Amino acid sequence: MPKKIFSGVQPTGNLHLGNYLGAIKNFVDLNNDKENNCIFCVVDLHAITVKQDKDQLKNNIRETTAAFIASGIDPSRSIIFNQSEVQAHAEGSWMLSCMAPMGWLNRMTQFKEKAGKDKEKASVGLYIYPILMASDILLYDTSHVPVGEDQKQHLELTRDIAQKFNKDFDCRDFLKVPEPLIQKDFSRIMSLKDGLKKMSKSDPSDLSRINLTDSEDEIINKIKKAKTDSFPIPNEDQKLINRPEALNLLGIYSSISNQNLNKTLDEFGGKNFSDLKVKLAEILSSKISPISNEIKKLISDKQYLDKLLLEGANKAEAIAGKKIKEMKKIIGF
Ligand code: AQP
Repeated sequence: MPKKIFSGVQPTGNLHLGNYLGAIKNFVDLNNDKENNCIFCVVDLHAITVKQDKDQLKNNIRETTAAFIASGIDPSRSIIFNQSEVQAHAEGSWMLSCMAPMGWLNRMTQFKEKAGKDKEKASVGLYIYPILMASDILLYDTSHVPVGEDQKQHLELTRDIAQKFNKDFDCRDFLKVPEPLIQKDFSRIMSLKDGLKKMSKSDPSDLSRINLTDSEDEIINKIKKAKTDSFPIPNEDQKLINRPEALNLLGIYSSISNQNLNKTLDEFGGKNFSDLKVKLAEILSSKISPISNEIKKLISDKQYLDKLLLEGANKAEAIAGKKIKEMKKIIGF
């Protein structure tokens, strides 16, 4: 069955290996299947749930677009656009927020993590972020949503919201209930400095992540400095329990080499981390450097990127605008 794919990435700078292995690599595979209809969105309305620099935001929108293309998404086969250009996203978000119970949102762990101790000062936007995400997905009758494991809870909420809307307004199947597409293994890439923390754009330490714009030298240096432990690499995965940094580096190697963990353990079991690090830096450089070079080339052509986003927004508007009209009618406007 052809799939209707929708997913998004926030233009918050520092796109990293976690975004690539957890989401964008999957986007490319789905885009390569000619049967699928893919929509990839630069979710700039989501980005402003935390403070953004005005000029930097514009550059980040272009850089995220460039990263999609540089990673292998073919813009002639997918719709690529930025969210703030299609009004239906914000409009749908409001309507859905009027029927989603607070109790559901109170359970969202990402808000708790991002708001931290100072919850009172976090924006209302950050709190209702998952409803905007539901609106993004549901406006396109999406069948599948490729995301990293950290977004699983938000996707479950999207499914609940769709079902509640259909029930409340007695409009069976009007909002399609989407399926998550989450990698089976290593769907959460961890920080290079702390194997218990997600690799993240907002980590103040640049050494915690491999950015998609890093040079070969930067990649080698970051992998060299990545945290490990003082034991050798084991032969069995059972022996990786309570060794989060070891598991993370072996997982990154497996994921980027498209092989399972056991095969990686066959290759490195009994060896030192220095051996793994040399090979890991090599393979990461060979995969990330071409993307990095292409991003740099693409962002120098602002006109091309802006035109592509505008064309994408027009196509997205045609789909989402129609859905929002139907949604309004169902509600009684
Ligand atoms: N560490 C990760 N491992 C696997 N997948 C990840 N994703 C993010 N981090 C990891 C996936 O990347 C896609 C785009 O994410 P996003 O930019 O929209 O938002 P995010 O999850 O908030 O990303 P960050 O890097 O963690 O940003 P900050 O630091 O701003 O919070 C999503 O599919 C996500 O699952």
